[in-house]
Amino acid sequence: PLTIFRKDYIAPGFWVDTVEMGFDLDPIATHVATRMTMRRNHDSSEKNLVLFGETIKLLQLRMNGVNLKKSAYSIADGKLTILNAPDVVTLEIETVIAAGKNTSMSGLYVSNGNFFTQCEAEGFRKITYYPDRPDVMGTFTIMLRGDKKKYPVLLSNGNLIAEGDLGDGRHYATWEDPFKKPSYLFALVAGKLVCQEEKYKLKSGRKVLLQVWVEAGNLDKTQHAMDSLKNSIRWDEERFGLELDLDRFMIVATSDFNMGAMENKGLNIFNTKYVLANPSIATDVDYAGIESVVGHEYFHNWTGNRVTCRDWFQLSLKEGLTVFRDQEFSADLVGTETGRAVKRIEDVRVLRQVQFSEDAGPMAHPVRPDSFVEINNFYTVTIYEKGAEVVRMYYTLLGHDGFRKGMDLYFKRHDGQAVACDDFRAAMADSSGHDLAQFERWYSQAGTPRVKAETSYDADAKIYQITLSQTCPDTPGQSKKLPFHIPVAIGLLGADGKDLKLQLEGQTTTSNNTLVLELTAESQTFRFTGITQKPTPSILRNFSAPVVLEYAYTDEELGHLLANDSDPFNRWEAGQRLATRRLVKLTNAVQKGEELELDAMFIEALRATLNDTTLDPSFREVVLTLPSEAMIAEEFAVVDPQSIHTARQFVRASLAQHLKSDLLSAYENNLTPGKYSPDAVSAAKRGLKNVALAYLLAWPDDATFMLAKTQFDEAQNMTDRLAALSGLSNFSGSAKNTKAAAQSLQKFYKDFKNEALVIDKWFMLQASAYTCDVAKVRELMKHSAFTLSNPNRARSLIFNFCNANPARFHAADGSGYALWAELVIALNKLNPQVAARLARSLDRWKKYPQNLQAHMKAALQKVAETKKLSKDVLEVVSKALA
Ligand code: BAL
Ligand code: ZN
Repeated sequence: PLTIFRKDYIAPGFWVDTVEMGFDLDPIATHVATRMTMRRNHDSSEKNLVLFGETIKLLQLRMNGVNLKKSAYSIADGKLTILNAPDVVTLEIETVIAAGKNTSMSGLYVSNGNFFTQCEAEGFRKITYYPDRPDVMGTFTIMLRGDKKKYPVLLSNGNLIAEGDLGDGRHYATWEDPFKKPSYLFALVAGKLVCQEEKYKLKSGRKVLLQVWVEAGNLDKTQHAMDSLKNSIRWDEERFGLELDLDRFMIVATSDFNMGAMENKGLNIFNTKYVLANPSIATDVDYAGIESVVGHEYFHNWTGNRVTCRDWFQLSLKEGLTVFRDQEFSADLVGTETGRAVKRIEDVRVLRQVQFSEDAGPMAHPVRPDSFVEINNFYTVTIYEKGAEVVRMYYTLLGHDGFRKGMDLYFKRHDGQAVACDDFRAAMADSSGHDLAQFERWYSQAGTPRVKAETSYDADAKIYQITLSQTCPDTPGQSKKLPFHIPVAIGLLGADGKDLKLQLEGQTTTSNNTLVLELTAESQTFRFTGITQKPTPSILRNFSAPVVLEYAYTDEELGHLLANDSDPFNRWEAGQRLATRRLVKLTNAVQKGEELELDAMFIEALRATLNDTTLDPSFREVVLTLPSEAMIAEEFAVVDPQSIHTARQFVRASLAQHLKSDLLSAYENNLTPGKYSPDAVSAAKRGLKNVALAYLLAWPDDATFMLAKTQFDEAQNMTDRLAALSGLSNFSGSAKNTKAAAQSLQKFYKDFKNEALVIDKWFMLQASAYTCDVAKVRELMKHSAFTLSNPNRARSLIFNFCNANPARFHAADGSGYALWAELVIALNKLNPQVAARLARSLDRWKKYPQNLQAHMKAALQKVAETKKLSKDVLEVVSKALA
């Protein structure tokens, strides 16, 4: 398939000014009539008028009032090219779409009888022929026509300017979006929906209409999304001075959606997973997820919609920035310093586990990629999460006010434009005077940099010296990386655990706690003066850069940091380092058949944290949570999933055994009786209580079993119910208890069989349990509630098994990979985007032992050789096999 390169960018040959579209909605054949005014871009080297179109039938094409003969244009490879077009053009196009047969969920499609669209990145070309690229922006007026009974609600972007009856059982609605936009932000929704609505007063006093649209029966689950939307609007006004620019803002939920949600102008379309919540169906994690995704999509209105991307290589311009904004939004809403830190820890966990892995595999790409085959494959953790880290580094380098100044300048310069990552960097540099030329390498070089720290202390001279050296591994198509501009936030702890005053030799800036060092060379030495005792360094505070830090800490130093560091992130990090060290050693011991033992130092360090009631429960929870099996795998050149699992289970059981009474106290002391509230304080208590329960079940007896069983039976909310069920379904106790656990699983299904999002949890929980092997997955696939054609359902069972159950997925006989191949091939026919995501599960196949590698390679080859493979899947498997 064709590779598209960033260097080949050419400005569009024609601009679009206005777009008027009429839709006659029908699942079998939706007729679309489009009229657009266009004018030549004299600055472009593209002389032809080029439109994109896929999977649609062209009925008519008129230019400036004249039907175009077939000889006047050509259609090939998804492009319609009109030669010799005049400088000013009105095009009229009629197309037909078989939306009811569109299982790809890109373009116009039908879900549960209702129409939805998904146009990012290139779905609009499945609706009409159009210059479907983000740098072409037009003003859209949309008329929707459809059967009144089947489609009582007709929505599109912007403001409703007319609606009425068509007399034949049909009606219409006309929507006008006052802002020019690229086609990827177009949306329409039509069908049987109901809404919760509210008038909301902006800071300026202007009133806007907010609506959350759902299917009938779900109105009891919209309040949290509405609250999250109001919080988002207020936060963007306060933190960035950005106001909602429309009179109406709509969120619509659908259960058939490829992504989490989509920021279409004024008409955000969401996966139900990120809208619907009430205490009986949603967990604390779901509530937090809804808040952050509602925020994310809302914040795109400025970072993405008002200022958009010049081309898809710049995707991180809007995504990295908007993820940074949603992370800050969630952190600000929690409000406390520890709450902020815990949010940071959670975000860094995802980055390390998923993005570092991506950056070390065959799909590694820079934050601003140089090429792609299928853009949908580049909605990645690198673009999103590493992109957000890159934005966070500006924030760290420039400070709170400096960053805000940069944002202000960015909007002042580029409002209404389609721009590039370099424009954002220029706004940050020009507003602050900070030299950010070298910072560009964060956009152009892939791979996770490694920063090695070496220290020495000269007691006589009272100088503490730290040498930082950086390297970055080769990635596909890139070797010999140049040094990055890395902010390294550092503090030095004295023997009493307090921060020492920091003064860098030859510099005037001092700090009572943290200084940000700027590492720009391959190796640099920093000298702190006036240091009267040998300190313990706390390096890379708050994870100030997306790098791997190597420093030869002793266990004693890590214990000191875990107990005292004023930076909660590094306090947690110290605990994770202690744990990782042990998990790696124990994995090696498992492989050698040696006896396993967990040392007292580690157990006591965790006991102290668990029992320290001055610490927020959410912080104690994250300290107590061991690195995942996937994280531990990253420590090995050759991964042995079974041994990692055994070692981790051993540590969990040992901790449970030694900390039993402490865990029971933590359980008892963090109950949240009374009415459920998802607020941060209550959620933190539930989090700690449930992590204690999970540990107790790792060293089980009848009493702990009963504790879980009672929690399950009496739970007043989904957080507690699901936590108990998860413990029970991972339970390895007596046959009687195991049977009772299976019955709980059945009861859960029966009680919630009409709540699709809960049934997703039911599949997810089973798929990720160690008790679930390939045969069990096959059995679950036969369950009447399972279907591959719903992305949420497919993810709940299949993706969770392949990605979150490594010890079972990597079965020695290769049966997990055979299942994977079968399902990638099946999904490829239905939904290439979802198939390509699943295809990524074998990215790291070269990290496994030879016997597993052989099975994985065979599975990859089987997929690669499949006929009619989408370019989405083909790109992923070809890169894996390359
Ligand atoms: N733009 C695609 C969905 C999102 O990132 O919000
Ligand atoms: Zn986004």
